[in-house]
Amino acid sequence: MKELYKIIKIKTIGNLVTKDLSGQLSFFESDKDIPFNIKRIYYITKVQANSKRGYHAHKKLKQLLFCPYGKIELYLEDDCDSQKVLLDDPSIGILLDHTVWREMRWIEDNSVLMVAASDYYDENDYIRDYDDFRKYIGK
Ligand code: T46
Repeated sequence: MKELYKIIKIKTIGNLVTKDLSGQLSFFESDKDIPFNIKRIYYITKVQANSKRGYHAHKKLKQLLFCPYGKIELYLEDDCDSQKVLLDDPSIGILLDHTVWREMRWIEDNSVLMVAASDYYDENDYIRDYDDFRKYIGK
């Protein structure tokens, strides 16, 4: 059975020189650390807590969602399963690689949602109506 989402551990290293509280650095590379070639990066900022976005699925697009700052809850649903996932760790990415309905809820003000995507923006790849999504996945 396919998984609703996959967790990708993003390589994260502390400051090796100073070994103090001067932060950490996270990185991933196309095709090596994530299973697609990145064609687009986008990020969502300046969102107030309790705001919701998303409410759509993609037909073909693969994406890695991660939260470098703050706390964001995802609601994910496919033909087999539905789950809530908390994004609150910059070293964790959520890979969505098939048709998954997604809703995002900001838990903390100004949390940042970043996304690496397998393709250029194409509105035709979106399914923005929930009933159309259910028909598309045969639910
Ligand atoms: C997704 C979730 C996690 C563009 O013109 N180019 C782009 O690359 C993107 C991503 C969006 N747009 C336009 C389309 C809309 O007119 O920006 C506007 C806002 O997009 P949308 O309402 O789809 O934003 P979200 O936050 O609901 O969804 C976004 C992504 O669109 C979507 O692919 O999976 O984040």
